[in-house]
Amino acid sequence: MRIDVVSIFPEYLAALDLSLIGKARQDGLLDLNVHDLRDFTTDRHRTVDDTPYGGGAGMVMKAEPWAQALASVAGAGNDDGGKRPVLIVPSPAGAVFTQAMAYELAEEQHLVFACGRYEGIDERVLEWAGERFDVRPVSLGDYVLNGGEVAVLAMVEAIGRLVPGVVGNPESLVEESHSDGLLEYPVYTKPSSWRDRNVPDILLSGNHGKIAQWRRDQQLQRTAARRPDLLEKIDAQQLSKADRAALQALGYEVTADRVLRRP
Ligand code: 6GU
Repeated sequence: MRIDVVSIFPEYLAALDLSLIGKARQDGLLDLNVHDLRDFTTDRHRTVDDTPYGGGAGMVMKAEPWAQALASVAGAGNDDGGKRPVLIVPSPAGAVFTQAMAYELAEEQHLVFACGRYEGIDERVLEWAGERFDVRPVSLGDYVLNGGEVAVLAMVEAIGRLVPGVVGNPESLVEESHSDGLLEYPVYTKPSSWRDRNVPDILLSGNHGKIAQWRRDQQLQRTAARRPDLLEKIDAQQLSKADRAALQALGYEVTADRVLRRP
C-alpha cells in the first residue's frame, strides 16, 4: 500500500518510523511518504494561509499550494485498474472514523492524507480534488484538535495494522475490541495472585469451552456498561442462545435481528 501525507509539520509524523508501522515500512509492506506543504509554495515567505472571506476568527489554508501538492502525489501510487486514490481529509467536520472504515481503507492501493491546520482548507480544494481522488473528510470523534497530524497518526496505525503481513500474528486481529462490534474481554498474566487480587478461577481451569463462554459474557457485560450504543448496532442474527440470555439478564430485549435497551 502507498500512503502519502501532506502537512506543514512533517516532523510530527516521525512517530511513523517506530514500532509496527516503522517495521512494515522497512519490510516494504507500506510505502509511506511525508511531504511538506511549504515545498509547494512559490512565494519568498512560503505562505500557506490567508484571512477568511466573510470574516471571522483565524486563518484558512490557501488553495494553490494544496493543489500543487495533491497533483504531485496523485499519480505516485501504483494506481492501476482505474481505481482512484482515496484522499482522506482529517477534520472535526468529517464522518467518524471507525474500525469498519479502517478495514475498508486497508483494501486500498493508495491513500493520501491532507493535514489541515488553522480553520481548515479552502473548500474549493476538496471540490477540485474530487476530479482525481475519492475524497473522504474524516473525524476521530466529537472534539477538536489543532490540526490533522495527530488524527493521521491514529488512522495510519489503525489502517496499516490491517494490511496483510503488518501484524505478525493475524489471529490477534480477530479477538480485539470492535472486530465483532463488541469491546474486548479483560486479560490477565502471571502471577495468578498479585497484591491479594486473584485471576478469575475459570481462566486457570483449562476448560477451553467454559473460558470462551466466560470471555464472551465479559464482552457483553463490558459493552453494556461502557458502550451501550454499540449493542444497539449489532446484528442480532449473529448472537447465540447464550448471548441472548446474557443480554436479557443485562436488561436488553433481543428480537430476531435487533438488540434494544429495555426502558
Ligand atoms: Cl480528524 N481533525 C481535527 N483537527 N480535529 C479533530 C479531528 C480531526 N477529529 C476529531 N477532532
